[in-house]
Amino acid sequence: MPPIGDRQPIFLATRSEISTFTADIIMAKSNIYRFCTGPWNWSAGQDPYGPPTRTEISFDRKLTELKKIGFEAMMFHDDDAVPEIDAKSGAQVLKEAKELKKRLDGEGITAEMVAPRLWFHPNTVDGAFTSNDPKSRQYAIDRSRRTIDIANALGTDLMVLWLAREGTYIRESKNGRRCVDLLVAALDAMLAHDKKIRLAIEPKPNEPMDVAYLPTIGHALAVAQLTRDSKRVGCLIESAHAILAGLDPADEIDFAMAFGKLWSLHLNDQNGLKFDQDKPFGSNNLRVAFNQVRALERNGYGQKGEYVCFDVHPFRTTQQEHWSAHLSNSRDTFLRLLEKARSYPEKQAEQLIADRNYQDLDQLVIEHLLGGK
Ligand code: XLS
Ligand code: MG
Repeated sequence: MPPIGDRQPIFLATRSEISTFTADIIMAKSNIYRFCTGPWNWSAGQDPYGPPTRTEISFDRKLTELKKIGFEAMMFHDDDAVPEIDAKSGAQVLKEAKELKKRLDGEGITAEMVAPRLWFHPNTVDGAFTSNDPKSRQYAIDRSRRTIDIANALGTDLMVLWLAREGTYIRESKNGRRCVDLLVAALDAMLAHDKKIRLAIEPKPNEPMDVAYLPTIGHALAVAQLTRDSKRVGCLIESAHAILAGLDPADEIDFAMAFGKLWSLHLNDQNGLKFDQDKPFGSNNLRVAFNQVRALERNGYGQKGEYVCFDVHPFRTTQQEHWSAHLSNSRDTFLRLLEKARSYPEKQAEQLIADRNYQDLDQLVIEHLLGGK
């Protein structure tokens, strides 16, 4: 790891690259959205205060369900792809990942990304890449390298990093500056492991930590610039995580896409600053959801193969027979809001903006969402 002060930011996305990208967006006519979710999104109802309320669904059932509900891809934690990964040799992990790829091909399902689950193992009690224990830090890097190998076997070049335990409960227990350097060193090790892998950082401001080191997209993209190949470090926005940071997810989408760095997306919903709720998309605030869809539309999301993933969970009260409703409902809401985004009265809105009549603009949006008078 280089000493503090030794690292220079490398700005690889030049202004002309960004404006070419912007021109692409303006040219974009009609985006095609493809949908994705993860096996963990069919959770069984457990929360910190109570046990599961439904029986677990087998992986095979989840896999065959996807197409039926209009989804084309699945996202994976490393141990969703290869269970009990820590107990297996590298060769065994690869063998099982290749077997999974065959099953996915058989179902016509794409693997969207793989993410290392760096928050369960005893080695990650005090953080993963930023643990105070060097052996634990090494464990996190080694496990991430394995995750990259799994991604390759599954045919995706995208690894997602939700940095769950990279933060503090006790401010004085960690040196924040050193932790930034440790995070960059870990990202560099992953980039060096595979010349093609792209890393998408999924920021979240809190939970399980009190305060996370990379709470927002701005933090994620700033850290990307410190790495050995910033072009291969981007981000994933989760609606609920942006809301937990007190931000509007639509602004986070516009910001990330201004850099050409929004490589994946976890749409869901969240009622304010409390525990992470992972509600169905649009469940809490339709207008905030509408603005996310508008932001995706105006930026041409999906045109480079990006998927719309729903990181949503069934309510604890959901009954077994409604086991996929949170996913199909999220997709339906997205598609309904897409119609609303495409039929939004742009001309009328532009005139109201030109007249600085934001009062009527506000009502125009409300009337449009209500279906018009
Ligand atoms: C948790 C994360 C989830 C996955 C990715 O909040 O939203 O995206 O765990 O690792
Ligand atoms: Mg997520």
